[in-house]
Amino acid sequence: MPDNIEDFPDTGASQTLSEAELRAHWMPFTGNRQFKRQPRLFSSAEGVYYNTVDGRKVFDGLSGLWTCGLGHCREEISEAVSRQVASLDYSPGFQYGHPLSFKLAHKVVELTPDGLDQVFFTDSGSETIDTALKMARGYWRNRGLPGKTKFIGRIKGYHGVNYGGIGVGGIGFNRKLFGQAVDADHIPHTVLPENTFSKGLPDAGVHLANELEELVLLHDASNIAAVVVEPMSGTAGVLPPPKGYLKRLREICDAHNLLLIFDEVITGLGRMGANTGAEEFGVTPDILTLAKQITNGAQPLGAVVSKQEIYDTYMDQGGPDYMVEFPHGYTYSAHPVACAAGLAALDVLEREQLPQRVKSMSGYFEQAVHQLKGAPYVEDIRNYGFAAGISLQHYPGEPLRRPFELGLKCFEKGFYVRWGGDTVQLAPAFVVTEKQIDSLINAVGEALHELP
Ligand code: PXG
Repeated sequence: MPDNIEDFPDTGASQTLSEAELRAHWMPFTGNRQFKRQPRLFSSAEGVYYNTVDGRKVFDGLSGLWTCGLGHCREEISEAVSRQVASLDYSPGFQYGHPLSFKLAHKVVELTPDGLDQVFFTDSGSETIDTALKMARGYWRNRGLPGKTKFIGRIKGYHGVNYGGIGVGGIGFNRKLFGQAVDADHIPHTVLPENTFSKGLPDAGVHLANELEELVLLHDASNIAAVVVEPMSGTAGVLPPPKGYLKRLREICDAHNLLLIFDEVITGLGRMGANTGAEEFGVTPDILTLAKQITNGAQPLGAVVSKQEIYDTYMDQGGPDYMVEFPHGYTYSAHPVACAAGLAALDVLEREQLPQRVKSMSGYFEQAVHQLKGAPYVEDIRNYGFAAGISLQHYPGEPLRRPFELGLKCFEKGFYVRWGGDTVQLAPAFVVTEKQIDSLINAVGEALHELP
């Protein structure tokens, strides 16, 4: 990689931003030093494409950040947002309300499995998972079991970046700088050598769920609040659950009186070819989290969906009318503009039957992405629904480098793909065509051949 700004291709950023402006923004999960030498700036988007400030069209291979499955700049959503911001721009969420959040909550209940009947709104995935953790601990305290505070997450799990999320999360890189997070232990990840190049759910690995029994023996169920997993790990590189694995986790949670939380920030609302991963994999958690796709990325919004019994336990504490049952919430919880975007987005998702479309095209996507088996450096490919992870051979001591190089190479060719860890992720929009899938896979294949 070149080190001087002059050695990078001109991306047009210099005409758009001054150096002082570029310097002022400390960007999230970004190599800031590299970015500021070689900015990659989008100016607009439509359908499955972004446009860059230097006038290039770039295929969106990750639906934004797993957010924009309906395609970009859907008129239904932008109109709903403009109408809402012009009529009720903000409404206090504490002690007052507005009708849209109740309508959206009802829609979310319809789209999630039976028994998940209460929706608490947040503004992001990270807030959603931290809300779920507090909800779980408070639930046990209200039930007279205040010792149940520990969480069990999973190695390689990603649950956002707040202190709850990094505590239950299992990605060391995201934790090591930040000190003590919530009290959590972790079951093993589900990556097994015998499962490489599995299509869909891997055959081996149900036994790994039994490791939860070991942790229950170690910590005792009387100290454990909840088990938190993504039904399919997304960020760690698309790790679909081994066959039978989630069902086994559910059985162990039931046997030991532990809540099961599914973090469906990525798997929720279409990506798996169903409304939720819970529905697709046939296992219902006690709490399920959503974000990203709920507004198609057009507004920040997250949702914690809980069992009725959890809500009832809070309400059944009784107390005077001025008593707040769950001392938790954000200034922007159930923001009216975000709710308007959510209602419009879920309407499109349902009307165009996009989860069904993902399901019917997922076989095509699967065969296309597995054509990359045998390309240079490709060590494993995993997929489910419209999600795929391609793990690349490490440079000695530098597992992160090759996916970064591949991502930049793809971008040069007009394709945005996501790199993270030793993996490149693909997650096209639900509205993508077969031809567009082919061009994405061809571009990744070509880029792999051109890597040093
Ligand atoms: N839980 C899960 C399962 C996620 O995937 C979060 C929580 C946190 O959401 P917020 O909205 O706070 O970012 C996420 C977010 C990637 C990638 O490259 C994944 C996420 C975010 C950005 C990039 O896979 N997941």
